[in-house]
Amino acid sequence: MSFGKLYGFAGNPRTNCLMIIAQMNSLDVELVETNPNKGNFPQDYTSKINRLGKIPSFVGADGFVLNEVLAIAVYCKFSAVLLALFSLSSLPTYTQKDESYYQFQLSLS
Ligand SMILES: N[C@@H](CCC(=O)N[C@@H](CS)C(=O)NCC(=O)O)C(=O)O
Repeated sequence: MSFGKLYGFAGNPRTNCLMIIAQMNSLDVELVETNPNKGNFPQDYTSKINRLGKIPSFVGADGFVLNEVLAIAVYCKFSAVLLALFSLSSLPTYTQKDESYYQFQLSLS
């Protein structure tokens, strides 16, 4: 199951280290070619994902948007630990108000 999309480009050190973290933690992350040096931005990137027009940026399968390489790295690692710890196939989202999410929150408290 997809964990999310990483906007960046192969060969860029910030992008590379995040893709390595994703792979080492068995997270299914799709790399979406985004190269500010070439003015190559996917549609809506600079208006909705990263207004500074920088890379890398991450958009989770649930639509969660995160910028900054360190923040993305920590989020990926922490998520991988949670997924493994609770044998989940995807992270519960904050919009999910069902019993399983309640139980998940309860188990963390
Ligand atoms: N503080 C940001 C810096 C991001 C950054 O400067 N990325 C560079 C590529 S490594 C970039 O997008 N440069 C294009 C530009 O500044 O226009 C982070 O660590 O993620």
